[in-house]
Amino acid sequence: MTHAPLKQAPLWDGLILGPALATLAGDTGYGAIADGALGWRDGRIMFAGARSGLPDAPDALAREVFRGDGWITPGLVDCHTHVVFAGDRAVEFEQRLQGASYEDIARAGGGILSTVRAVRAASEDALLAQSLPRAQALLRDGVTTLEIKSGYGLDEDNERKMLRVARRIGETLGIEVRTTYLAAHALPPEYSGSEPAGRADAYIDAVIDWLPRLHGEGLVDAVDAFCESIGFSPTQTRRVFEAARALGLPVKLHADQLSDLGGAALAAEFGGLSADHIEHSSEAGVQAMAAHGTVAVLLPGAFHVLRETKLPPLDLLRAHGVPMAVATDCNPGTSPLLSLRQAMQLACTHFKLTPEEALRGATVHGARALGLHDRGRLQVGQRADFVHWRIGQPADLCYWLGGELAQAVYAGGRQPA
Ligand code: DI6
Ligand code: FE
Repeated sequence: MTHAPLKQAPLWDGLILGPALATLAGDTGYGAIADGALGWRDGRIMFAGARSGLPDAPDALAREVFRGDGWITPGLVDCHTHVVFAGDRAVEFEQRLQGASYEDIARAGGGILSTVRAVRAASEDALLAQSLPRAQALLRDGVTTLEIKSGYGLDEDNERKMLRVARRIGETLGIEVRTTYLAAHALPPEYSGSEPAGRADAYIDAVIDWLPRLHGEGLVDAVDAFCESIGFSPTQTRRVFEAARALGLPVKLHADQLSDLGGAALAAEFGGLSADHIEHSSEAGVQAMAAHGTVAVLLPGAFHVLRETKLPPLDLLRAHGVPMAVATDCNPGTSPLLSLRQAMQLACTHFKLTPEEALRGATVHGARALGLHDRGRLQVGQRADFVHWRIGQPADLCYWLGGELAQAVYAGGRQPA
């Protein structure tokens, strides 16, 4: 009697042997595994553990087997960026060094509006050409999921152009881009006049009008607003959030960066994915975030560049168990920062995060701030997004300023462009 051949499980696409793993599997600690093995197939992790625990000989498990040392971490998630923009604002950097404040420059028609002029003047292809190298720089330092906001178009066609460029960055580089609609970022020149407050309400009407069309074109994954004295009021922000909710879109918020307008609590009230910046948030805001599962996104790049001194309420966030993400806020005005690892470094030096908190903030908590639960840890079934680093210990990621520490970056099991 003949036996049917045993059905072979398909081989894994790849297997790396030897590096230590920082799996971040539990709620605390690195989830470190010495002499590790990481295998993946079809974009998913098939094995993440000690090499000695592999179920078979490596060559029987995977088509390609690599050997190395160093460490592997989950791919980094940059959950708050404005990398799509044209031009730069180096002149404002010099003006601030001469004593002008960020708000002074904004009120004089510079700031966000100067980038709006540059974005409107650029074709879609030109905007892509200028923005792509920034996303590539983030990727080279370990970013495999990237959030990108609109907010420098401030009319329907230019917001669409920005969101399309954001999608094209993801397609071109082979990493996942999540888009956020931030038309409520600043009042465009068409709406600024003698009655600024009334005109701002009319602009919010337009922002709400454009959203369903852009969402219908598949361009919007979440909705954000700049709730600030130089941005939009809590009442105006609430209207934008109600429009998002009507479409089933999640919200996040630039909240309490320069003053406490109750933005953190407002984001939480809408079940927001995140409240970002939050330097000036009160304990009530933090409690609301804890109650609604809203992630705190810390943006130490903007804090550093603006030479801020008011720290986010870190002890309250820890005491109430609010997860803290870390992101670059890469933007031409307040945070021209092209490395999430550098943002982790700044989070440690300015905010006294531990290197472990910073790594969680740039992986599992960053993913959560985007509503993503399929990445951010090295675990079977998670997306095969990971970085193989030339480091001796995880704290090295926050210890070095600059340098090229990533020896290989994988997004969905592939090395991106
Ligand atoms: N994120 C923002 O959107 C604003 N500040 C911040 O941290 C302004 C960005 C800009 O000045 O272009
Ligand atoms: Fe921002």
